[in-house]
Amino acid sequence: MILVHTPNPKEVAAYLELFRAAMPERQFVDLEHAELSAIRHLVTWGLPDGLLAEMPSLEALFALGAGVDKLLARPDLPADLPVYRLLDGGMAAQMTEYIRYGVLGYQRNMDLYRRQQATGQWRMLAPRLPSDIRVGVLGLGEIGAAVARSLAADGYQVSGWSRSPKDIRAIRCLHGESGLTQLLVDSQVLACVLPSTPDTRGLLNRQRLETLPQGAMLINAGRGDLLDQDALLALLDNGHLRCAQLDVFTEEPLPADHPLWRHPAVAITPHVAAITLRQPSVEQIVRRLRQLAAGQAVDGLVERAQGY
Ligand code: NDP
Ligand code: OXD
Repeated sequence: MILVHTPNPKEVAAYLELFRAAMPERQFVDLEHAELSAIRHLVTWGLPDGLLAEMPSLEALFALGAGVDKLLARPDLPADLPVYRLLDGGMAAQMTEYIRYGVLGYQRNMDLYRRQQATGQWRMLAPRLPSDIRVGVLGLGEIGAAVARSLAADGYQVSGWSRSPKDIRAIRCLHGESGLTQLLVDSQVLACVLPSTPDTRGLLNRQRLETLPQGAMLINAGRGDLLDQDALLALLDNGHLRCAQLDVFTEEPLPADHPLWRHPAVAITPHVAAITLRQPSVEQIVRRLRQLAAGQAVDGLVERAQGY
């Protein structure tokens, strides 16, 4: 028996329809119809706390997302349970759009023109070409590598940072602490698509943000806890940073009275940079269920020790 659960019943119904059509030989159920002790596989995003402890037969969990930080933090997650995450699942293309939008806006000075408009100023700023703009992408995984490649194809000068060394055409690939400093010193736009792990939480602190060149832009679409939000506000206020485009926050929803909401140099989106698309996600999970049943290797296994 395979349990499919998200907090939205309509979404669960849509997922069940797709799973049942793709794999009629297996039994997919929602929480209401599940016999928890018989659940062997779980497909989920946002399962209520404590429920995992009631599934003693669980053999594998398939996350309906790319980031698994919340899932791995659950006290009821068995230490030896294999957790698989989505690889792309339709999200790389959306994230690419989200970050290209921010970078293009910065290149074309749209943030500055919006601020001029607020005070009725008609003032032309010097035009810049994509090749004038250096972009640093933090995270070169399924999503970050797609973002970096696309920005390079647009003509931007792109550097990327990852945990392990990489070799990606047209991207200056860096790793390690010294690689991070090299990337920060250089990046007029810093775009973060890192996962939240014990090693990356708090990475974008004041000292690292100050390493960015004067007038830089920050885009954070990885996770909110990677960034010190107070440090960001301070550096926007003192003019070291020019603007920010933020999709993720230390607390979500971002509290209504948070100063980020009203900061003129900040653009906010409610964790929508890249949404899980049902059809490719179902195809990916069905393929993995078949591979597991056949005793074959399965991709997307989360390295529990590394946290992603
Ligand atoms: P991947 O696991 O494929 O890629 C993660 C990348 O981060 C890898 O390049 C990895 O390096 C790098 N990395 C991890 N830890 C470190 C570290 N300590 N130092 C340097 N680099 C590190 O993940 P995805 O690309 O699929 O997704 C990335 C994240 O994007 C998700 O975890 C999630 O938080 C976020 N996300 C946000 C969405 C949104 O709507 N805002 C939507 C989807 C995802 P290496 O390659 O060496 O392993
Ligand atoms: C994800 C997300 O990690 O939507 O999939 O943030």
